[in-house]
Amino acid sequence: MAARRGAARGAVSGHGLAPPQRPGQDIKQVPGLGYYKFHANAQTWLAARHTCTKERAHLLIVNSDDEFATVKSIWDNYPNLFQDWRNDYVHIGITDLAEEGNFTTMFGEPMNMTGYARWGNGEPSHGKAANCGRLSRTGQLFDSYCTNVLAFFCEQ
Ligand SMILES: [Ca+2]
Ligand SMILES: [Ca+2]
Repeated sequence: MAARRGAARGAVSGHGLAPPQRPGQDIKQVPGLGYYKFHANAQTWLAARHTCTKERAHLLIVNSDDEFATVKSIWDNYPNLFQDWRNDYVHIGITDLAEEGNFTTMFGEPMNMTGYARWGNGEPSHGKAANCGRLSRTGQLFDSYCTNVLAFFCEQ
């Protein structure tokens, strides 16, 4: 009973994690790694970030090969989301909005501290026009227009 009341209060006050949803083709929970939920309902980077915050989660930040393999295993359940280039990318929680050219996680952590600074060839390459990050199905990072409407993962 106490836990249930606490959860209800948490939902109002914004504290604590949302109750995990049941694992399925869009959700995976890996002990010691994290909880990942795929959103096939594509949004802009900022909207996606907000959606994750509402779930008491954050936009995916890849920290290891294991983590990429985990989200890829979910992503593989959705091979045909779009008929164009967007099919191959998801938003990721990195940005250079604070300082052009200096990508960090959205929490300000330098890329070389993430454990996964695997940029695509020549990336980031789009300068002031592209200040958000996207991840390819092949596991590479790209700078990206924040207004791109892409699928995304939330991570807890
Ligand atoms: Ca992570
Ligand atoms: Ca930029």
